[in-house]
Amino acid sequence: MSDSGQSGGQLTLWGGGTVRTFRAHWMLHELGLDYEPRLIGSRTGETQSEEFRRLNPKEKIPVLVDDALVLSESAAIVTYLADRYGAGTGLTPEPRTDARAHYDEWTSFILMELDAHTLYVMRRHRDLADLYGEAPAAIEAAIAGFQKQVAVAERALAHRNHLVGEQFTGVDILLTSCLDWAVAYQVGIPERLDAYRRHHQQRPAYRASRELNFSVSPGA
Ligand SMILES: N[C@@H](CCC(=O)N[C@@H](CS)C(=O)NCC(=O)O)C(=O)O
Repeated sequence: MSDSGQSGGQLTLWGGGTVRTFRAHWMLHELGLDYEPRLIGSRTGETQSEEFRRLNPKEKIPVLVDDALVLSESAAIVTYLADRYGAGTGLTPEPRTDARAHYDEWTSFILMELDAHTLYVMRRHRDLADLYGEAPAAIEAAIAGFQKQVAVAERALAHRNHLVGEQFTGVDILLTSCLDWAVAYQVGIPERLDAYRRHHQQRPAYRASRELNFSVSPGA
């Protein structure tokens, strides 16, 4: 049973130890949902087991299983959970509204410009250089790209603590997780965004889900 009073299916979240898995655990905690965490790690071989490959042939975490529904992609999971179980919580704006259009816009922006194009490039060519090769110029460009794009969020958050509407939503989970990632990588973030990040770090769901998610390490 969720806080929103809707009965849920049998929920399982696969994956732990990474920023992407953290986002999904965080939303599950925001919603107060009962679920089974299967904390398999990346690059441990656990994403290549037969059982897991049947769920996600991409061999990537996180994956949510909700009865017959199997869903990968951290942002899709965050949004699905709030849409499906968060009636009345405002954790996602209503579909077919301007607020929802902006929510989707921020989701795409954060995943592309702050995650895939920049922070993940740093991960590939620094932590995972054995696999993807050393590329100092790519890292330098990724840091500059991150700082340029994150300034857009800084402007949007100049006088507020929420990206969309007047309350915390799934895109604040996505942005806070990327800011945490940048800080962990010693990439400077604007003071305003550091204050925003620290504000959301006070949420009980942030703390509980972080402890659970990072109780396993990300793997090599
Ligand atoms: N776009 C995906 C990316 C998922 C992803 O790349 N996950 C990594 C860990 S952060 C993974 O599972 N790697 C598998 C492995 O290396 O074993 C999302 O946001 O969920």
